[in-house]
Amino acid sequence: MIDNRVPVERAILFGAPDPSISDELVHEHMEELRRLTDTAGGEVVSVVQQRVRSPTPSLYIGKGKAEELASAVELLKADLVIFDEELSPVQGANLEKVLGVRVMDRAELILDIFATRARSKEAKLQVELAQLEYLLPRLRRMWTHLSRIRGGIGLRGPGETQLETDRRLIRRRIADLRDKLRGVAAARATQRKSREGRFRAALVGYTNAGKSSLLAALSGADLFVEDRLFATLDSATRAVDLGGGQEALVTDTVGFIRKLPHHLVASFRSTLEEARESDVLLVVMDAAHPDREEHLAVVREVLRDLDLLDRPQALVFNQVDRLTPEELSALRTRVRAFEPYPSIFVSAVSPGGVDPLVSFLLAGALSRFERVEVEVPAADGRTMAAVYRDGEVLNQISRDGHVLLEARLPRALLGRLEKTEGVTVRPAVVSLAGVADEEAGAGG
Ligand SMILES: Nc1nc2c(ncn2[C@@H]2O[C@H](COP(=O)(O)OP(=O)(O)OP(=O)(O)O)[C@@H](O)[C@H]2O)c(=O)[nH]1
Ligand SMILES: [Mg+2]
Repeated sequence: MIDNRVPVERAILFGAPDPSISDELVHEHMEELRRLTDTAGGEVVSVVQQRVRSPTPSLYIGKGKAEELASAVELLKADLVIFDEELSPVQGANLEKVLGVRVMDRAELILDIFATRARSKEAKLQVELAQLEYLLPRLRRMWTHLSRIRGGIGLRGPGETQLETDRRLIRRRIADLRDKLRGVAAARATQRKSREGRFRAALVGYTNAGKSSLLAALSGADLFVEDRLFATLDSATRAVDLGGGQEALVTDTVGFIRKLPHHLVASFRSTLEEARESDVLLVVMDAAHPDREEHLAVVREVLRDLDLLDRPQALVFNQVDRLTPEELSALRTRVRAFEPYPSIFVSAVSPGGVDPLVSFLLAGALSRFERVEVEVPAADGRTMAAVYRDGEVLNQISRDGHVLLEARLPRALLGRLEKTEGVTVRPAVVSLAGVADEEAGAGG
């Protein structure tokens, strides 16, 4: 049999952290880069590090270190060097000249993973847009790769005219993608409108924290869960039964990571609109991860980029099954002392492990309701239907061509009812229970 699998690319990982970052953190960052490389299908043949206080504009690292790295590339027959730090287009191009192999930074690696994992039409458009925006300032370098792959042309690279033509084409494609995405975003907005009036929560957080697992545990739905980075790229919304006739709509979203390319954040904006319109953001963390605190800081940074930081939040510490009772109680104490947000401790895999989250959602769903008395013209079937659909009707009586309802209604609906002609809303003071209903023929 012919083995026609693409040969695995052999990668050297290079970390050039600032001297102020602790050794443990540097170690974790490189472990994460290793996992990213693995997710992208590469094989790590070596991990090299050097503390760099001030990166040089030409190579990021010093010339001597670059030459050392070039020898390692040759010795280990590496195809690729992946930098944990962000490289400017110039640094990338110069490093490739010195090293003689392809050089990527973390951002490009993440883009690559997103590109191979995107499934839905929207995710694909978003990733392509982010990739082209990343590519544009690096076009000359990418052209050099292409010439090498094609052979023949050698390393001359394209002429200026060719580059200009390509830049124009890419810009046109970018405009086209933006247009298409606007269309998808509009469709999404319509879909969200139909969910108005229902209690909504969005799971956001670091990649691999267990967001999809939590939604699966809450809703019983079958969602893609994997012990890999970026298992989920598309938002998915599921109804969660909270008991007592209450329900929440919970949305699973794409995971975040440190140094998430900002092009990606920008193009995933509309996917994350779902989070903007939800009643609460559930910020999910892997409670057992050694880098938990940094993960939370990164998540907050991305939320700030997305203007989501001011949304109501709750901290969801997942995977507590992996903590000892002592660790868990220390964590609770710490969180209570330092975090102003409500915190919830859960496990997506233990029986009853998500009960605290269900209680939290139930309290949230109930708190949005207000007990009111609504008077609706009997002919206004539309308003009646809305009240029954979104609220909980406790009593109903009919009189003088009007229907008097005692109900618990979500505030969003109340706002709309107050603006509807012929409809009156009053706070419910006395219960209507026992009041005669003329239609039922009991009074009069
Ligand atoms: N022990 C334990 N493992 C969990 C728990 N929740 C999730 N996991 C595991 O953690 C890994 C990641 O879970 P996912 O649900 O895919 O995580 P995610 O946050 O959706 O990740 P992305 O979609 O990549 O952002 C999987 O291997 C899960 O089985 C938990 O409460 N306890
Ligand atoms: Mg997921």
